[in-house]
Amino acid sequence: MAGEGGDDNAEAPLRPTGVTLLLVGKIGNGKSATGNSFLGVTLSCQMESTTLNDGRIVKVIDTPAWQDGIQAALVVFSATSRFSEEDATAVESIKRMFGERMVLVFTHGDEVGQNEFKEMMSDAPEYMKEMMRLCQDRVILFDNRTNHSWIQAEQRKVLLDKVDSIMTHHQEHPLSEQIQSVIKVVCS
Ligand SMILES: Nc1nc2c(ncn2[C@@H]2O[C@H](COP(=O)(O)OP(=O)(O)OP(=O)(O)O)[C@@H](O)[C@H]2O)c(=O)[nH]1
Ligand SMILES: [Mg+2]
Repeated sequence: MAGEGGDDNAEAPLRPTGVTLLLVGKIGNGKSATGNSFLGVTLSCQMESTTLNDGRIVKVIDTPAWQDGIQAALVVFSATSRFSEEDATAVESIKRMFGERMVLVFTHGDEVGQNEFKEMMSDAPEYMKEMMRLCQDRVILFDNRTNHSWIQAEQRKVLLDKVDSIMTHHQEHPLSEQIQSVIKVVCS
């Protein structure tokens, strides 16, 4: 009976109809390229900037609407860049903001092979190791330059599986709520 126990929908899949992801990372690490590889379409820039009369530059980033609910962040690093201590601070705040809802995407998989990548991660500084622990196995090496459609399809699938695993394990706390509470803390 409708409204009585609601078992009409007992078999309905929990899988949502869509997913909203945020791409974050240092300038030039390959955010746009990763978004393009993942979606197969060119991303348009979501940031505009202007110079005020006093010379200050204001940048505005247009994010998805709160009600869309951001499910996960793809944190983009370049596998060709060495880890630096100056990155540690940025990584700390990313960690605070996104918690376990992150996939770490290392671009330039065409230049850095799996073996070299594994070595690099095992020699990583503590802040990065902690980040990896937080993400469990959601760390991937990505090649945005490949022309092989089977490689493109495979890495897209791997990335989507990681996103799905976040959706399965952390359904109860949409990222947008977490970010909102961070904003509240900062503003009050
Ligand atoms: N060889 C190689 N180059 C890559 C890969 N991913 C990105 N690049 C190159 O790295 C450069 C920067 O990539 P973008 O995607 O523009 O980086 P971004 O993070 O969006 O940069 P900003 O928007 O300026 O912060 C470009 O020249 C890309 O072609 C990769 O997997 N392999
Ligand atoms: Mg970009």
